[in-house]
Amino acid sequence: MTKRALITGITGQDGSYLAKFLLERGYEVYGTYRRLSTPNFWRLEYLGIFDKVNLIPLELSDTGSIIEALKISEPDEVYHLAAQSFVEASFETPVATGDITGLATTRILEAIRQVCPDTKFYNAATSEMFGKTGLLNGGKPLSENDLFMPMSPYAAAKLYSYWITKIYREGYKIFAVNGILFNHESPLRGLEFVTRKIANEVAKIKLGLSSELRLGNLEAKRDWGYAPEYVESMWLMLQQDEPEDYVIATGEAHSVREFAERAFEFAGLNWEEYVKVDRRFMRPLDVPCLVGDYSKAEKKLGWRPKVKFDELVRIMVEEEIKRWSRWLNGERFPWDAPNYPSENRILTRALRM
Ligand code: GDR
Repeated sequence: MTKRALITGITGQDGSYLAKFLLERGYEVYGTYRRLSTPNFWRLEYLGIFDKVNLIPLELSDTGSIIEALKISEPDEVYHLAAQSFVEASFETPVATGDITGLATTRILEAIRQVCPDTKFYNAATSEMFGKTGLLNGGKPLSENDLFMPMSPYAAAKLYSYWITKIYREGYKIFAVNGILFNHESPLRGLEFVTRKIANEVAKIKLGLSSELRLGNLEAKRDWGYAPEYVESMWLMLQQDEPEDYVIATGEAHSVREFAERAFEFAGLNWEEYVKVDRRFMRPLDVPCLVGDYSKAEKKLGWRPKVKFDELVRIMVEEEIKRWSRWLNGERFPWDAPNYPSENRILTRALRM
């Protein structure tokens, strides 16, 4: 029998890669998206799967629309990826982030409990939940057993969603798991996240379309993996006999400074000539260092990262140079960057800090 999957947030980086992965394994894929006046399906088009997925409009604040999505899709597996996922924005909209990134997970679990309790549930938890622990333990890779000390409204909301997933697993015997994924990047990343922001700007500078790159905290260290590999771990977690939580990471930490340095290097440029530190991209609190220990995933899921830091930077910079070159040649293709407003135009509370 064909398996059916429901992905919340199918228009995002992970949602679109996961949809492709599941289609390749013969799944019937349903994906939820937010109805917007300007459609946002470029990633699905870019991966060539826009016509192969079933789309369901959904509001995470509206329990009725969640129940409807479950009834329409009758899923064997639910992958809950939709969220307000930008940490910086969670300082601007802490209440909405609590509702959408946190409470909405309860709405989905409660709907599953009532409508289809045998459905398996994947919750997108995050390394951000570790927060200060990443610093206090001296940069040692973090595992499933380490303490969570969130440092943003986003991380606090995700921690709530992590716990509610465990509570429904233990209290109602729902097959519900948390994937504690460390940062994972790709050419399909949103432009506000630092890796894609750097890769995009490096390409523009290389081609004479821009002259500087403004960044915030250059010293923050993250464990950056390659998103298409990470979505496979989500699926693996739901194929196990027992529902458990897993850390997914590369085991290596690199700073934002190193990412910028390497990205400019790939384009044959010297980063110091172009990077400016701008306070508007600093957060009220920022996790200084996060690196993950994926040994449980390796042992139980047989999962390990293949693409490491250097290759990731190269993939991202090469793709942006290719895109901007095609664009300069008059080609048009599914892509977000030309319509993205310069961050200098956006007024946020960080400007008043
Ligand atoms: P993060 O990703 O907050 O780790 O969360 P992001 O790429 O936004 O920031 C990484 C680090 O870079 C620093 N930084 C900047 N960040 C942005 N966005 N823009 C800048 O100009 C800039 N300059 C420095 C940040 O301060 C931070 O330290 C991501 C998200 O995908 C989450 O949803 C997910 O849960 C975690 O990864 C794992």
